[in-house]
Amino acid sequence: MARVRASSSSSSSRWRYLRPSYYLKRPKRLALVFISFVLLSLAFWDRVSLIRDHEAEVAKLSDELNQLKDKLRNLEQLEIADEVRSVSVEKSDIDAIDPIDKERREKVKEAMLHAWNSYEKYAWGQDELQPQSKSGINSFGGLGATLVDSLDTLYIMGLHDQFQKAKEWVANSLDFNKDYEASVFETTIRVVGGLLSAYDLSGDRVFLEKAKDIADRLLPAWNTPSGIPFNRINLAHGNPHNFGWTGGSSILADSGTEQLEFIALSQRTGDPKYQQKVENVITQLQKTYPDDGLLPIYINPHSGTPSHSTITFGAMGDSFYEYLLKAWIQGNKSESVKHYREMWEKSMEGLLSLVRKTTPSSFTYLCEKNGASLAHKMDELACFVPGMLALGSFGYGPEKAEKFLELSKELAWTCYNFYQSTPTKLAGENYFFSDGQDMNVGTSWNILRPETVESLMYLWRFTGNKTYQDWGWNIFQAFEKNSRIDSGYVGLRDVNTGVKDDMMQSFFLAETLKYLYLLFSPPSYISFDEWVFNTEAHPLRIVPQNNQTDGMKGSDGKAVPRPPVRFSGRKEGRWAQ
Ligand code: DMJ
Repeated sequence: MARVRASSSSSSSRWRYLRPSYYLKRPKRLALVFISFVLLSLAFWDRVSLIRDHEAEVAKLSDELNQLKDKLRNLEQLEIADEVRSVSVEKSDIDAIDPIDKERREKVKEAMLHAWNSYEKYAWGQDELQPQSKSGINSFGGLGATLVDSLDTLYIMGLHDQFQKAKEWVANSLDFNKDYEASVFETTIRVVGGLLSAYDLSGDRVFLEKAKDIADRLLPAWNTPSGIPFNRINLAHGNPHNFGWTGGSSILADSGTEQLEFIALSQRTGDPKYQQKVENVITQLQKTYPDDGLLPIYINPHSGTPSHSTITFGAMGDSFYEYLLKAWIQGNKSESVKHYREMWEKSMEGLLSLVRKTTPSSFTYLCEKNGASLAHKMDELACFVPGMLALGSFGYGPEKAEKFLELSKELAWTCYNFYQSTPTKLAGENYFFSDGQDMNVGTSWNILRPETVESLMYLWRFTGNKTYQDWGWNIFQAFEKNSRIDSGYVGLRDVNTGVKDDMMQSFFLAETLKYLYLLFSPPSYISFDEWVFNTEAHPLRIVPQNNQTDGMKGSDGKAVPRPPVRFSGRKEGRWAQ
């Protein structure tokens, strides 16, 4: 009993420190406890605020790091722009050597200014100018298509005030939130391509932000069972689908001409999602790629398989083949992009099977094909092929390179004659070939298309033969004579009569005038070693990769000779006129 009491009294003495009465009787201890409490609290709060300060400091540092990264990226881009500017200084030296080139280039620049000023005056911020009506029209949903398509042309031609004003518009007024069923293809090649090119040239991040905004709106178009995209999408609400007139099919060119822009966007934003979508398209097509590499123009977006339809290097097929080659070039011709080159080479074997010659003048042309039957018809649109062949020929060994370069020259001659054979010296939209008659215009309009001058620019650069410059100059003069009016440039309803239409297509400023300007510039200006042109003539900087191959390499990985750029006399060459 005594033990129980003793233990209970010892435990109650242990708890006495918790009773306030204990301290009230002992003021010194109370003071001691109070001081200890204050000191401990201070130490605790000090630690907490230290951690808070530390976290704030870390956040600040990481902000600064991000800003520095941005600046570094901008600096790299500015270096790019500086390089471009320094090329233009070198260029002026070369101008001094060839006054004809200089004079021609100035004339083309003046034409660009005329087109641009007319657009600025009558259609500013709208998609395209109708020069006869002196009004704008929103043919692409109101995305400022002509303005965006022209940015890099203005920059390349050194029209910096105009470029600055256009940039302000992009920064302050370009709005993609439009309830509009946009073509994924047209929006990509003109708007995404135009913005990315302006970014690569100027280093201004506003262009990259805008490119990302519009690409994000297009991206759901690739959410199909096969990954082959739908070709239309509402920019504000999504809801991708195909054009009604294709019977639900996706179009080959519309579905396979986004690789350059979306890969470039992933490279520049560090976000792989754009690249993944467009690369998957090629992976899908590769699974059933035919031996001759020729795909019909309609593909089922659900199964990913081609439907029975026309095979062509003209409308609806064209730029699919162009991008196989250019994606390989954009990827530094490295192992990871080898399949693009392999597919392209297959397609070029197929292309050879479509080559025929006219009688009596032996013009080389490309047929179209439907099942087993050939149509002896060629679109002016297919006149990008000579340029593509010249560009791609140097990935082959010497024999094949020679063969394809020769074919490129022959086709360019035919395309030039599409122009020369009409009373206005401007080409019709397509041509038919029949025995004994060489070529006849089919659809006879001309809408200021660029493909032939594009190819002439490539051939001038790869052969150094000034004859191609002369051909381009003749075409330019025909545009000046027939298409120029006080309020811009118009197409022709009929190249035989010269009757004018009322539309200045945005690609006239993006492509036709740019390629003409480069045709009279040295090949080092926006050189093929550093830039790859999208199908709307927007140059995209080739980003070097770690696994980059050094110099030109063939699909077999072996080094191939660099393009032999030879500068020859003005009238030299097989086709000197
Ligand atoms: C341009 O929009 C592009 O070059 C496209 O690939 C084909 N058609 C026009 C110009 O003719």
